Amino acid sequence: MARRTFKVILIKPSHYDADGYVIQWWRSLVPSNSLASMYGLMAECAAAKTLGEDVAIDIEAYDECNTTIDVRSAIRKITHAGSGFVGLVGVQSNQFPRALDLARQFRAADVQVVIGGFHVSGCLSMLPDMQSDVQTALDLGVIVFAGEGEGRIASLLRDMDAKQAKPIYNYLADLPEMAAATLPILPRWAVTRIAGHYTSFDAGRGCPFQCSFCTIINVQGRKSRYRTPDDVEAIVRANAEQGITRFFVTDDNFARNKNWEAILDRLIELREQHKFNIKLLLQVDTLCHRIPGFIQKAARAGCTAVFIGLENINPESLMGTKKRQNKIWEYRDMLQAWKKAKVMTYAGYILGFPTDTPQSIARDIEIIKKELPIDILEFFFLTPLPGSEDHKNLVMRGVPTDPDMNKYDLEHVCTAHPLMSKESWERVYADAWTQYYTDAHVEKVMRRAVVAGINRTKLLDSLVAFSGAALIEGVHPLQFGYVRRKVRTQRRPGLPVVNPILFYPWRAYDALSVGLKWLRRALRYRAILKRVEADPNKASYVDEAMQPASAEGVDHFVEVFADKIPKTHGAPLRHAEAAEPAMAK
Ligand code: B12
Ligand code: SF4
Repeated sequence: MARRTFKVILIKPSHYDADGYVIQWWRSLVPSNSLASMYGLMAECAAAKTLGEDVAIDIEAYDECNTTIDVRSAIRKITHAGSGFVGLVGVQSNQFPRALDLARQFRAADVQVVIGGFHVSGCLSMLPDMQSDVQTALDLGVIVFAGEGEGRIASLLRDMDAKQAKPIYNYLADLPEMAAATLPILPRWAVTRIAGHYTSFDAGRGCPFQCSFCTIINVQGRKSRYRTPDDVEAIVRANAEQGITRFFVTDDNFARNKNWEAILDRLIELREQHKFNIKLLLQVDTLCHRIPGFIQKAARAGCTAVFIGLENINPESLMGTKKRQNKIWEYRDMLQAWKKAKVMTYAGYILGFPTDTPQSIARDIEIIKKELPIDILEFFFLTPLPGSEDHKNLVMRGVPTDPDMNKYDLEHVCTAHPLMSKESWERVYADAWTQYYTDAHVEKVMRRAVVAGINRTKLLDSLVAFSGAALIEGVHPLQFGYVRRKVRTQRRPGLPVVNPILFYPWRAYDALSVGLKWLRRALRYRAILKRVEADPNKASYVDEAMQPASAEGVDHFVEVFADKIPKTHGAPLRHAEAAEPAMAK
């Protein structure tokens, strides 16, 4: 029988919108894997009675994207227990200001706080000096945790319980093995706050590539580490016991996970022989179709959608950021291969590479619409994220970057562009969403999907959600959810808390006008789908993106960029080159 309780409250902070309200929803769209990882680690310590037989470790976990954090109640619970702490989990750079605002309130009540995640890990890994906001956290008495938690939480808990925690725990130089590492898990009540009851796990960490805008390689390393098929099966079974079988596999690039085949085989076995209704969302690279059997096995294992880091179609931009592995002449084959397997594709596209101009971006988006069979396209600003080589270079050269970390969400301009003013870069971002999600193009995407046999309801929902998130709610789809909440009292410090008499009528009007816009968009897209479905010739629809890429040697759009492709890079020969005599080269 436990004689005392050590209370752990894990919070995954959100961040502020342009009006200073915390971005949160009734249901969020994507689960937080960082929260699942930390919950799993804490639960393991609770089961092992890390703090002694007579101490119960009691854990609560909240994602602020779908839950309003009751700071006073959390303080009461920890104070009442007599010991414990608040863990600010998986804090990215854009969430760091919000995390600090939460931490200030807990520290004012003398509650211990630990902060971990990519911002502190990225800053400590790349910058020679302590970044000022991390120093602010330390000055508040917040404990900073850099590196990964696996294998380190028991000793942290003992230090916290003894109130003898160090200011900084830095495990960046000692990355834990993933084989047999603690499994990420969240209790069912936390997962039901995610639309579609998706949960997550990472089947591996680290990436062998070296894109200069990426933080992952500098935090999780360039050597890939993997979970075993047994561990993945254990994650699936533990979740299935609570009725959850949909997973977002958060590996940045599951196709480079050396255990991909063994893991997919195990998932196929669980689906086909043991009747687990597994659904998977995977992140993959643009060369995955070259791996024999990868796409087919992913589809059999329950993969219904993939996120692909397309990033750009201009080879010059890709070379400039060392994304050499993206070969544009492979894009169409790759996208068609996923279509053939009835898997929806979400592609990320970065705006603001050094040679980009408003005209070149507008041209490239038209090329994509015409020539690449992508379902959902999402746009990002090229952003110098703390932890990336790009950020380090700017800091070391003393180039000004926006000091407000809240803006490092890939939806804001954070540094100067060589060819575009801040305003024109911002306009380019806003226009990109409008340019891609025209009704005519939405119809084209639906027509291609009907021919491919892709789930139409899922496609319709995604088209509405991804276009509406940016164009109606003004937030990126990756931080979107259903039914926006704005809590009057949780406004960014420095901005006034609006009087209730003014706030609630404004909020009612705001919610109603946004709701109507959603309704109009949903009805419009539904009408388009109905029209497509009613077309007697729908099965014979064909356009350029659906034609074989290699029919005439190279895609039409590859010709546009042919001069930019390095000769050493394995691109197919162009007609003109092929005709040249060998001596002339
Ligand atoms: C899945 C994912 C998402 C998911 C879920 C978020 C999540 N955190 O789970 C979604 C789609 C929502 C998402 C969104 C965004 N993401 Co994201 N995402 C990822 C991804 C691919 C995996 C995250 C993950 O699960 N990692 C594994 C976990 C276990 O690692 P971890 O968070 O670092 O946690 C470990 C340690 O840090 C430590 N730790 C963490 N917290 C704590 C707390 C305590 C108390 C302790 C002791 C230890 C500790 O222990 C943990 C276990 O080892 C990462 C890249 C990556 N490889 O990590 C990018 C990444 C985190 N995302 C990033 C970005 C920029 C975003 C977005 C802003 C942009 C965007 N539009 O994509 C949005 C933000 C919106 C939002 N509200 O979150 C950047 C962050 C970089 C930075 N410096 O901030 C990353 C690193 C990718 C990149 N481009 O470089 N993302
Ligand atoms: S952006 Fe993706 S492919 Fe490039 S280094 Fe990062 S994780 Fe790897």
